[in-house]
Amino acid sequence: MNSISRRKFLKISGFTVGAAAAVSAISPVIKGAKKINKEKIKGIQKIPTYCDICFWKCGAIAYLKDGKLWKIEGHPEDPLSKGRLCPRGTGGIGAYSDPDRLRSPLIRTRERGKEEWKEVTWGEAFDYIAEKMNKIKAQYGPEAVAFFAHGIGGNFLKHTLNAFGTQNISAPSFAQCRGPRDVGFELTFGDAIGSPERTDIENSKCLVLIGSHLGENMHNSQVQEFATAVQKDATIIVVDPRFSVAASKAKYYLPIKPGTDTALLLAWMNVIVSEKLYDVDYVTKFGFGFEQFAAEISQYTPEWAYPETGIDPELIRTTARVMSQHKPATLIHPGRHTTWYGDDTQRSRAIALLNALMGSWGRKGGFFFPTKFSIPGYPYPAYPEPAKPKVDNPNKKYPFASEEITTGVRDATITGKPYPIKSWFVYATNLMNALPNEEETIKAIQNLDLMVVVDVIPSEIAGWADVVLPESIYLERYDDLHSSPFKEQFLGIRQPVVDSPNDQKPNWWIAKKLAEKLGLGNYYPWNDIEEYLDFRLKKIGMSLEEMKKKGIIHGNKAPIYFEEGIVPEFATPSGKIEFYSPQLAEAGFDPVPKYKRPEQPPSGYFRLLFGRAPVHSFSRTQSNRILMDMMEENEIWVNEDVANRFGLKNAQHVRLKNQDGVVSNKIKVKITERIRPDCVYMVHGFGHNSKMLKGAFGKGASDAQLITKYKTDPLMGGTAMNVNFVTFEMEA
Ligand SMILES: Nc1nc2c(c(=O)[nH]1)N[C@H]1C(S)=C(S)[C@@H](COP(=O)(O)OP(=O)(O)OC[C@H]3O[C@@H](n4cnc5c(=O)[nH]c(N)nc54)[C@H](O)[C@@H]3O)O[C@H]1N2
Ligand SMILES: Nc1nc2c(c(=O)[nH]1)N[C@H]1C(S)=C(S)[C@@H](COP(=O)(O)OP(=O)(O)OC[C@H]3O[C@@H](n4cnc5c(=O)[nH]c(N)nc54)[C@H](O)[C@@H]3O)O[C@H]1N2
Ligand code: SF4
Ligand SMILES: [Mo]
Repeated sequence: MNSISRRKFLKISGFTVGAAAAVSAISPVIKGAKKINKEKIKGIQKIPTYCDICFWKCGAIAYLKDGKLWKIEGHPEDPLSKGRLCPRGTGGIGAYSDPDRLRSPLIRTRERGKEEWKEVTWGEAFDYIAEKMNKIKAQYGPEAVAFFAHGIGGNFLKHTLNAFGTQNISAPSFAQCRGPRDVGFELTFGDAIGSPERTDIENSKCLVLIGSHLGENMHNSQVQEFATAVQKDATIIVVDPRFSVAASKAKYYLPIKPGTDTALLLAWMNVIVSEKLYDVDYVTKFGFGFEQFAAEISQYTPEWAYPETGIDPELIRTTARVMSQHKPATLIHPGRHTTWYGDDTQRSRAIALLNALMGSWGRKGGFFFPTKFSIPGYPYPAYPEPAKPKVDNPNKKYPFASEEITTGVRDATITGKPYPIKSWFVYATNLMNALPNEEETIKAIQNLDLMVVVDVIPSEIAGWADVVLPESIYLERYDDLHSSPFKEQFLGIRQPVVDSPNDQKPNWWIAKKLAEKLGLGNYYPWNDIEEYLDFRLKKIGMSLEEMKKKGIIHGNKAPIYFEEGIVPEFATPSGKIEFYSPQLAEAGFDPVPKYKRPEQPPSGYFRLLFGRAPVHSFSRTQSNRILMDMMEENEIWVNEDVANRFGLKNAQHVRLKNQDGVVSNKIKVKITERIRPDCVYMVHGFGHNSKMLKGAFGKGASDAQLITKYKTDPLMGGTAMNVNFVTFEMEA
């Protein structure tokens, strides 16, 4: 199994290169290249930029051959990519030639959701939007306009909407993704994990992956560091109900019963504490409430955990001891997509505490202290004082939420409470696929007076908009400067490589023009983004001209571990690592994590799990023809015994029906031993039902449509989605 998976993994990377090369030969002539005028330039041109096929923002170099887009590679000076893009980034040029792209602004001509439009000019679109926004502002106040945005491209629109007077700005990266993890770590260490993760995977000697399917989850630096750790013979422990690509590299694979990870974590800690295998010095110096914690977990023996998790008590003991042998370079990966079962902040806290026992926070091979290139912002006028608090978390219903909750904004839009939301502005987030329970999203949209979607393709959420604004793709535009908190300080620039083929415009232009139309032109004292970028770069002794050539510059060297001089400080109320959390106790939550048994599937049903494929990003790349060539549809992974019981054949198409009677598109069956019999698995992002998305329409099934049920994390409002059950519908 090991070698098969490894070969498959290699095949994927090999494939990418071939496919990208093949496409370069047929890449279309760049129309409207007036502005950049690269067509005239013969030979090869290299233009540095950064990738946007996902939010990792890898530094890249785009190549033009005789003025035509040829290929894109990693920028060797970039610490995130180290000169190598992931398969999605390599296939990113397919976003340019995607025949399904939006071409001009659209205004809806029939009722919402009917996907019937007329093409309009940008001027007409802005007139329409500004008139409605001003009307909403007069009647309900500016905060009745909510902004949803994912990624750096949203920065300028955020500025316009802040200037307009709303603070109701949210992204699915919190309540649908990493929120519980970040809150769990903040409660424990006083600091979040953040993005890119502060995990020192390459130096870890023992790496524990709970879910976290690195290798399928392709966040570039993480995957490269994982490969380095494997090469350096780090001990890999993988906990997953599915034998993932990462599991194929593991010394210990624990096929856990879904939803029971907290039981395993408690049992691991029980062994480590009772056998005194933890970093005693570290815990004594930096720990708070260790005695109470130790007393609490003394009940959770491996024998107690066995019937819950299905993991042999001896295997629990062995793996706990192995972890301890490598401490402090033992990294229990905190995960990223952690909105699983509803008690996710507490599970993340258990992961944080296990790391605390290993002494890995602040240590080499554990969690580093990120450093960030610092560059002054642009001196804009102050935003108007908000008249009302944010809408998403009234009365701190979710007391530990540290960012805005998308689904809280959705709730307010449905109920009109604490106050009405009358407009959604949506930038680069396909809310129909990102938020659980499509019906609630539609219900909210039906209450709006204005919905604007800025996208590059006719996504499902664009299908519900009143106005659709077509954006230039990342290879056609400037964006804001980018500096991520990471192991070293760096600053990157995105710049246009080619012109947009039709009437698409970059986000900065859209944001500025809209502001001007709204009478907020004073918030844009610069004429165009080149002036803005040059102004900021001059503040650090650089210029736009120079930056465009380099693409990436580096900052000062800074310490990132306690060993290198970082002072161990913890921004918790006690100033220490909180093994016992008084603030949780005060708020009525468990001060030490407890295990809650998840609801089980009814007989004949299976828990629906989902994840990533190496060649696609969420629901945004399925119409990219290069990536589509590598994976055109998703499959449903079904355990062999289950398949036999249901008489399923490999590669046959079935439909899935969930506990609420929702039936999916047809999906291909993949019969495998690599998954437990109590769950099934599919890759997220397929099963598109937007008619204008011709290339991807109807291919594979959508997990999002089957996720009608979700459980909300009471600590921070995250929406857990691994709580849906499906069965098979045969007559496909
Ligand atoms: N190629 C690609 N890479 C991506 C992305 C992408 O779209 N495409 N998206 C990026 C983003 S934003 C994120 S958040 C990450 C998401 O990637 P991860 O953070 O790795 O997401 P997970 O939900 O942990 O991964 C799903 C895995 O968890 C397992 N799993 C499901 N339920 C359980 C359970 O109860 N217990 C345990 N132990 N395991 C379980 C599944 O079998 C599957 O292998 O990926 C990032 N990387
Ligand atoms: N069912 C289900 N729901 C999930 C997840 C899951 O696995 N399953 N994963 C969760 C996670 S971890 C996350 S982080 C979120 C991700 O949620 P989203 O960020 O909403 O991810 P996408 O569905 O890819 O939507 C991105 C949208 O941006 C558009 N887009 C792409 N490039 C550009 C651009 O340059 N400009 C503009 N204006 N638009 C662009 C795409 O066409 C697409 O419509 O979803 C969460 N929700
Ligand atoms: S991880 Fe891949 S898709 Fe994401 S920015 Fe990097 S190269 Fe692009
Ligand atoms: Mo995510």
